[in-house]
Order: sequence, then C-alpha cells, then structure tokens
Amino acid sequence: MRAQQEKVGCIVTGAAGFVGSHLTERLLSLNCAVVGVDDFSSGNRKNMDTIFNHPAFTFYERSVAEPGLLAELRERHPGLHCCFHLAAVVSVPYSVAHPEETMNLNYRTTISLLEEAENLNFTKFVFAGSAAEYGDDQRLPLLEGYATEKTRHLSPYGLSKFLASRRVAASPIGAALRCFNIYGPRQNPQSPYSGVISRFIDLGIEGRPLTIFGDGHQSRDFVHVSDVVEAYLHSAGLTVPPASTVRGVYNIGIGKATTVLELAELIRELTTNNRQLSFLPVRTGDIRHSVAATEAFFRATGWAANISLQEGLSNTIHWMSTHSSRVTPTIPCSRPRLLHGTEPTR
Ligand code: UD2
Repeated sequence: MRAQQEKVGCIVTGAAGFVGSHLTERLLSLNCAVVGVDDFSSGNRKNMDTIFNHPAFTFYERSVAEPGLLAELRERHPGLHCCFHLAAVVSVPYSVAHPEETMNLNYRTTISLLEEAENLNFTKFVFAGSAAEYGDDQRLPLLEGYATEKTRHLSPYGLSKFLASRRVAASPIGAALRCFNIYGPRQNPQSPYSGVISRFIDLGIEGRPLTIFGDGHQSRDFVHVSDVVEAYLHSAGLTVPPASTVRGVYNIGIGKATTVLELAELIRELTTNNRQLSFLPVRTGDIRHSVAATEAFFRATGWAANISLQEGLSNTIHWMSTHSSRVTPTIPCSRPRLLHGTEPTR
C-alpha cells in the first residue's frame, strides 16, 4: 500500500454517515490523511467517535452545496487528490416529498463537485451510486448497462443518482459505485431509510415481532458495509498491493438474492426471537426483486464481497447488542464550523 510511506489525501463527503464513517475509519487505518465534510442533515456526530480525534483527520461541518468548497479545502490541504462523494439526500421517501432538493443535491451538486475536482487536477472522484438507478427493472441479475435514459425511475432519488452516475462515469477521473442493500454496524434502525436488516435486528433483540411488508418473498442483494468500503478502496487504487484506479459505473453487491422471509428467519434464529412474524401491507413503491451482476467490478479490480450474510448478520447483531442503536438526531447547523484541525487561513 503506497500510503504506508506516503500520506494519500482524501476527502470524504458524508463522513458522519453510516458508510462515510466506516470509509473514513478505514482510510485512516491505511495512513491516509482524510478531510471529512458533513452538514449533519442525515449523518451523526456519534458515527465519528472512533475517528474524530485522529491526528490525520480534519472535519468540516459544511454543506457540499457551497460553491468553491473543494478549491478551499485543497488550498488548506494541498495533499488532497482523491474525493469520495457520499453526501446526499439518502432517503427514498424524503426524495419523493422533496424532488427539487434531491435533484439539486444528488445531481447538480455532484456535477459541480466533479467539475471542480477535474479543474483542480484531482486524480480520483468516486461517487456513491445506488441500485435505485435500475428503477423496477426485473431482468436479473441487474447488469450495469440496464440503467438507461429509458429506465422508469421510481423516485427522484433513483433518477438523481442515475444522472449523476452517468456523468461521473464519463469523467477521466470518475467512478460510480452502484451499491445494493448495504447493512452493518452504525446503521440507525430508527430512521426511515435505515433498511430492513437494522430494523429486524432491533426488533429481534427487543423480543418484538419482526414486521414483513407484503408476503416476504421479495428479495434483495445484501452487502456488508466492510465489503462496500473495500470496494471504494479498490475503485481508487488504495489497496494492498496497489491497484490501478478504474473509471466507469459498477455494481457493488454480493450477487446473491435473499428473500425478506429468509432474512427474518435468520435474524430470529441469531437473536433467539421466538415471536411470530407480523405481516403488513406491501410498502408503496417497493420493488419485487433486486440482485447485482458483480462480474464487471471483479474483472476491473479483483474485488469480490467476502462477508457472507450469516457472518455479517452476526457481526451486526453483536454491534447492535453492545451499542445503543438509537442515536439522537442532530440539529442541522447552517453556520459552517471547523470542528477539528488547524484554523483556516484565508
Ligand atoms: C433500498 C435502499 C434505498 C434505495 C432502494 C432502491 C437501503 C436501506 N435502502 O431500498 O436507499 O436505494 O433500495 O431500490 O438499502 N421490509 C420489511 N419489513 C421492514 C422493512 C423492510 O418487510 O420492517 C422489506 C421492504 O418492504 C423491502 C425489503 O424489506 O421489500 C428491503 O427494504 P429496505 O428498506 O431495507 O430497502 P429497499 O430495497 O426498499
């Protein structure tokens, strides 16, 4: 890993988020210098507890929508040359209620940041795409080429991610990772976008009935956050041994479908929850099946998920049993603040 000798400078937007905080932690463990940016609109300060005082980490409570942000950060941190852009409107229901805000943040702001990174000669810009870019396409497994301008998007979230991924993938420094259903430690079971695994584990641990929307035969491709973090490193060539970086758009999943019923049974067993399942009406807008074709990213980088669902669930259950899973929501702060690091020089 080249960062053992030389510090690689990375920006992580959304550093206080579920995935962003794990990515930041891992980059720091690889001896990278990391600048984290988050406005706490959905991220949480608590997610950064393990990294906040790390000497190679500097955090800015700022919005990625501020014009000129990358240039300003590059001036303060001349070693920055890699940007992982994860900050976004992350909730599908929220995007439906706020389509304009979603298009602005997830699409237009991404393009502005990418163009700024290109102008500043960044070597890499990795974007957090989503399985939502495939809309309700049921040709399975989903190949990267299936998402086109003809795709019927189910939400502004899906459309904004698709448009942004397409532009990022066309950049000489760009890679867009379409992550499928990510789970793992620090995912908040109380939030509307938290995901079925954290909700089921929360209910399982509390000895309450797991709630199934519909018949439970719908399926998803569940990928552990540690595997996703490794995929981000691979996309930027920050691996051991160093790999060349990749361009384009790639699926990140395990390539295996698990039904919600199978998942519920596994979690009931692992949390020794004997309560009967509770069946509720199908959730509006729910897609039936989703599973990634994962060969393209494997061919490009050699990455493949290596945490099985069973292992990932055990790890997440252990974490949720030993940590308070209910994080207090933070109140967004409109005034930019430097929370850690050297005071800005203008
Ligand atoms: C995922 C993403 C979302 C977006 C979308 C695109 C997550 C957490 N969310 O939504 O951001 O990218 O894919 O398609 O990765 N379910 C239950 N009971 C519950 C909760 C959920 O039965 O208590 C079902 C739900 O109806 C769905 C499945 O579990 O069929 C997965 O739900 P989810 O919210 O974890 O994720 P998904 O695929 O809807």
